[in-house]
Amino acid sequence: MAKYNPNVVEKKWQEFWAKNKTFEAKESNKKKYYVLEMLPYPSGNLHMGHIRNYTIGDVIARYKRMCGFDVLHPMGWDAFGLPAENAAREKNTHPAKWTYSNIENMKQELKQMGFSYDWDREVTTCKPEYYKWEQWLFIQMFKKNMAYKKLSYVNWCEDCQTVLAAEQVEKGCCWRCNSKVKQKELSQWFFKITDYADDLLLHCDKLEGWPQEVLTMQKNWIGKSIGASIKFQIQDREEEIEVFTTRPDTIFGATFMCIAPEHHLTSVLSKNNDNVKKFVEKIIEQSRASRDVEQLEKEGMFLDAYCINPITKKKLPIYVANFVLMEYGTGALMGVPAHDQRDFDFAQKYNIEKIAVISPDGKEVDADTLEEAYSDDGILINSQNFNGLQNREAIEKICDYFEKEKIGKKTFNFKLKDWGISRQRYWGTPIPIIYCDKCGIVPEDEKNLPVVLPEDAVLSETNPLLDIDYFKKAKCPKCGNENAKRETDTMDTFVESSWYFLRYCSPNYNEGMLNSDEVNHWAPIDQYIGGVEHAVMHLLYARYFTRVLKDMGFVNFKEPFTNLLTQGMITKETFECPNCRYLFPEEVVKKGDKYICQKCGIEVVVGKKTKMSKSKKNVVSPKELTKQYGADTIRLFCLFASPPHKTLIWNEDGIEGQSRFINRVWNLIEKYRDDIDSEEVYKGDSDKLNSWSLELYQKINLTIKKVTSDIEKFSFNTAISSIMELVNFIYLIPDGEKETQETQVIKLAIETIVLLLSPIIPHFAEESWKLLGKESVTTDEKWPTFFKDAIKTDEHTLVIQVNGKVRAKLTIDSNLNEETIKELALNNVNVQKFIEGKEIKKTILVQKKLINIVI
Ligand code: ANZ
Ligand code: ZN
Repeated sequence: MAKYNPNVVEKKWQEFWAKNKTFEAKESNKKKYYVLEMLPYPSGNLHMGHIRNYTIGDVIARYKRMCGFDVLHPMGWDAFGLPAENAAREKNTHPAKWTYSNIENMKQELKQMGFSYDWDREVTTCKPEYYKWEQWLFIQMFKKNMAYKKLSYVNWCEDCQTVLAAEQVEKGCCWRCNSKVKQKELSQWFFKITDYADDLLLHCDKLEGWPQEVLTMQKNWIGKSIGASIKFQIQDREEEIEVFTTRPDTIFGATFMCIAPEHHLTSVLSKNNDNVKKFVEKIIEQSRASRDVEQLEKEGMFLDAYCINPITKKKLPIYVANFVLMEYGTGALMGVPAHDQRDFDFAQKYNIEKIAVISPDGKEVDADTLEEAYSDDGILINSQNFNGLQNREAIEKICDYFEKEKIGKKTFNFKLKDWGISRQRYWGTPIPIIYCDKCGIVPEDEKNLPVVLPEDAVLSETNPLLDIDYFKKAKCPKCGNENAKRETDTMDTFVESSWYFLRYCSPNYNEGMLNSDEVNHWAPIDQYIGGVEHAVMHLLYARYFTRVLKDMGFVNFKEPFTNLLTQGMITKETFECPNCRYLFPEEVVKKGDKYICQKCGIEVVVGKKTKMSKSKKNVVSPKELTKQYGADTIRLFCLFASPPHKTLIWNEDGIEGQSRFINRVWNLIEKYRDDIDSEEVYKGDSDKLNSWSLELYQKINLTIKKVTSDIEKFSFNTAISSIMELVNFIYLIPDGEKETQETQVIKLAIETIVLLLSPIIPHFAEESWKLLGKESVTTDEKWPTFFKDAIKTDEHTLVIQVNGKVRAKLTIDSNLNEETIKELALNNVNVQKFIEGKEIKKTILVQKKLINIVI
């Protein structure tokens, strides 16, 4: 019997599929299905996270094709970004060279996994033919004031010499190099995403195909607060301070005013007092993120000035304080220490008066006895005319009063800020802007696009574009001035990934950014799959860009991703040698139940299972595994080990098991191949089947039903289990002469197994199908359907009682006879505890409900 050789078989079909362009997406009158996985950053090699993500997508793509859809399943490269620059400097090469060679390598690895991509649609974001359209869109956005430049404080990483988005600052440090992030004032380009804040928020509730946790993260990120803005007159001065508050009901409890260090009134009021200046400078250096945490030690300085509470006319001292953020609201707040914890901490520290204005029951409260702020709802006290009101009601009434007296108004505020896209880096899309002494900021002439990134830059710590004269020098498109200067900032790489999924629909279109007909045919994406780490940035920016493009008339939808699946991470134990630190799995050998360091021979410490990461070396190489077991086994393992959204715990034994299963199916086919070859496949037209073939026929239909509904739910592990059960069942069939119909049922069983496995282990299925004397399971076959009539074995829950008390519940086949049910009940472990050693007087069976054992 021929042994199954995955490497030979897989190579053969991969070449065949490539040659025949088997997975080309074509438009026809069939229904379309667009399945997409997040595109990788070409860092060098695929890691297991990629493999898991892309296997899930591939099963869906292949399954949908078999279900009769026109499937679009593309792949591309998120190819701009800082790591290329760093790697290039380290390895003394060029980012382009490094990137393109990584792409070549990773593309090869993807092909070896048998993923059914339409490679003719490959998109590489660092290629001028791609970013040309990004520049073009930038210009359209600039003309519509959706892209603008402003001076602002930015998160600055000194080590990377670049601006970081708020999301790229983690605990006050750079997400890439982990060094401390500082604030720096720079003139930056922004996209006006805030114009769409309300719409992006509103539609979160309409994305029914998205995981709730992602929607919650998006909502929190957009962070809409409803409240009021109120003006406080500064004593003996012209100016007013405007604050934003979500709690206008607490205005009678305001005892101080706080403004941000960056607030223009800070220097005005302090009259350039040196101490204040020093304080402000110190705070401004700190990153915004580090100032926006609850645990922040509150610090401030009295500015020797007062303002007037517009409703109580009380004199409030004005402070500058570190916890007030310039970018939020108006950059100023009214301090209500009795009801806001931050204000409470601040007031404690600087000895500021507290006034309680809300209490749980409307009774008087001595604010000096409070141990923390009271931030719950309650009844207003110490609030003149508003006393006795429930505080939520009071918000309305107080706002009405403000509006009448013209001291404030109802308003709202978003946490979401405009998207700063300027990066002082080389390896990115050049911003197509020219600065002219006469005309100011002028967009590049569209016919000069793309503004090509010079490929001969000499890399340095800072942006090398600053040193390339022919790039920097530009002609003003408006007045022809030859001495204009080109923008040297490049765009955040999240800009590229905000629209690549639309470009796949018309990847080679030259007349414009998108061919609307094709985009509107294929998109929105029916199923998007990727890591949950992209829950806010990428997914929010993509939703934003789609809205911009809709408003420009390019697409007829505003939500790009109808269904979203976020996959769980992959974890593995770490190996740490006391001498050599972390070790790769291939650097240790197993001896008994111990692991030994191959370098120095001593026992290594086996650490907790944590997310696979290069830094802890708890990674496995997909390339090696593929070589050893074949792609199908790896695919099967990734799907079988756990449901897609859950953590996958890496386990080498699991791979062995999957490899054995594939061989088991192969051997089964070999065993029955000749017998079934000359027979028809069973059509379900006879009721003369004997007991095992009848049971097998039912099982086939049940399996089809289960696998289909499991795949629709992405429950691949349970789908695979049911196929395994069917395989096991066939192994139990007694050897020897068989009747024609029995052989026909076996034939049906074997063909069904191959069909059901084909999206999961496509190479194996294709080879098996040939072996069964057929053409192509990938291109010719439909997904199997089941016959309802064949599934007579419905199930129900059986309650087992002992002397009338419920002792167990069992799901059983409704067609079992009384004897069998009795036997099942008596043998149940839990029931046994109660009947052991007792005499059984009788059993009473209430059909389809319960059985009572009387002892
Ligand atoms: C008075 C007050 C009383 C407040 C009270 C809260 C509770 P969210 O809900 O996150 O939108 N605030 C306003 N501007 C600020 C700024 N630039 N930096 C830091 N904090 C600022 O937060 C709104 C609340 O945060 C506002 O409501 C204000 O404090 C503070 F019992 O005003 B509140
Ligand atoms: Zn000009």
